[in-house]
This record gives sequence, structure tokens and C-alpha cells, in this order.
Amino acid sequence: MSDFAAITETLISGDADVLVNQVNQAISSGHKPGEILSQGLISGMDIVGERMESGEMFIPEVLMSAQAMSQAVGVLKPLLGEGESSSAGRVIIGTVKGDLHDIGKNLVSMMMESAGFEVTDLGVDNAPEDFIGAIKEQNATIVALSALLTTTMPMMKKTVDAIVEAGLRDQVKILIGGAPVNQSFADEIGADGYAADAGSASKLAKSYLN
Ligand code: B1M
Repeated sequence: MSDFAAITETLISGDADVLVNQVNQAISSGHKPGEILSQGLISGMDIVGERMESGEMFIPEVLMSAQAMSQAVGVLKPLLGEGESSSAGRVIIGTVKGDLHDIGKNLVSMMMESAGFEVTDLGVDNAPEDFIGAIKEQNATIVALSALLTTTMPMMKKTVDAIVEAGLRDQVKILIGGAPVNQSFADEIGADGYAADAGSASKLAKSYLN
């Protein structure tokens, strides 16, 4: 059994208060925040996903797990960063239109912030014009799109196309991520890159600065 089995079980049960206590205890016992996140929390959400798919868990229960996850991530947030302070560049991040999943996107946002980027997080359900408005307003150089549903993947292409049509394509690097997408989809829709997780998204964004 993993060191984080209790955290995983509590996440699945959706008890935010107990989860926050367990995460605090794990930190006090010297466990690394990144391990608590990946081995305790993210692996728990994977099980929630499997149970959702098989009909063992229903939307209200999944939402409780998601809310508990967000609170636990809030505890880890100050400990996860790379601790850089100067601005590395301006990033616009958001989940695309039709998609309400935000936990992974929030982690990417957090990792980018702690890597020194100035991040404008548009939240969920963003139409292409929301991204375009924000790119112009913030004079951003990186755009990160998140999608968790196969049905919202086409909205990523629409967003990339709209950025091209708005004449902003040369100004920004476009990165995509989320469980159903991959590098070949990024290539297909004309994005600059794909990142599988929050850490690699932040590294990829940094690689564009040089
Ligand atoms: Co939804 N959901 N959901 N859901 N949900 C999935 C995605 C699903 C795989 C579950 C399943 O059936 N196994 C399935 C999608 C199937 C598909 O499309 N093939 C699904 C479905 C079907 C649905 C609904 C349609 C269910 C319904 O209503 N019948 C509905 C859709 C609502 C909508 O969006 N319009 C729905 C609703 C919900 C809730 C609201 C209940 C809740 C979301 C709450 C929230 O986000 N605030 C929810 C949840 C929690 C999930 C699962 C269980 C967990 C997602 C999650 O948070 N994972 C999910 C199953 C799963 O993924 N295992 C599921 C943890 C998170 C840390 O990982 O988001 O992958 P992830 O992010 C990672 C990487 O992907 C990457 O980095 C992150 C961190 O390392 N990444 C990026 C993400 N974005 C990035 C952007 C980047 C780079 C990397 O930019 C460069």
C-alpha cells in the first residue's frame, strides 16, 4: 500500500476537511509536496474517473471529490513552486468553450506562476474571442488551452484558427494540454506544443523564452 493510500481514499470519499488535515500531516512528516500531489491526489482523481465511467460514482460525488482536491491543492500551492519571482513572460490560460473541468488547468496555472510567469487565468468555458481579448489586453506571448472532453477538442482548433484570423499568431506560442489530447493533435491543429502535465507545461513555456 502506498504512503498516500489514506489521502487517496479520503479524496475519493470527498471529505475536504479530513483531506486537508491528512495533507498537512503528510507535509509535517516530511513527504514531498509533489509526491503528495501525484501519488495521493492525482492518482485518487484517476480512480474517481474510473468509477465515474463505470457508473459506481455519480456527478454530485465526483464534484465533492473535485472540491476536496481543490482545497488540498490550495494547501500544497505555496510549497510546490520553483520560487522564482521575476516575470518570465505573460501567459493566458483557460479551459475551452463547453468544458467545465478546471483542476488540471489550475495546476498548470499554479506551476507557471511559480516559475515566474505572469498568468491570467480565464477559468472555464472560454470562447475563442475570450482568449483573443485577453491576449490583446495583456500583450501575452503564451496561450495555454485546456480540454478534458473529446467533445471539446475541436474547440481547441477553433481557438487556434481564431487566433490566426485575429492576426495574433506570430505574437503567441500556443500550448495545449488535457487528458484526451496529445502531440499529434497539437500538430494537427497548428498549436506549438503539447504538455502532458503541469510540470512539463511550465518547462515547455520556459523553453519558448530562449
Ligand atoms: Co468529468 N469527465 N465530466 N467531471 N471528469 C472526465 C474528463 C472523464 C474522462 C470521466 C470518465 O468518464 N472516465 C469523462 C470524459 C470522457 C471523454 O470525453 N472521453 C468526463 C465526462 C464524460 C464528464 C461529463 C460529460 C459528465 C456528464 O455530465 N455526464 C461532464 C462534462 C461537463 C463539462 O465540462 N461540460 C463532466 C463533469 C465533471 C465534474 C463537473 C463533475 C468534475 C469537474 C470538476 C472540476 O474540474 N472543477 C469532473 C471530473 C472531476 C472528472 C475527472 C473524474 C477528473 C478530472 C481531473 O480533475 N483530473 C475526469 C476523469 C479523469 O481525468 N481521470 C473526468 C485530475 C487533474 C489533475 O488531471 O485534468 O487531466 P487533468 O490535468 C492534468 C493534465 O491533463 C494536464 O496537466 C494536469 C496536471 O498534471 N493538463 C494540461 C490539463 N490541462 C492542461 C493544459 C495545458 C497543459 C497541461 O496547457 C498547456
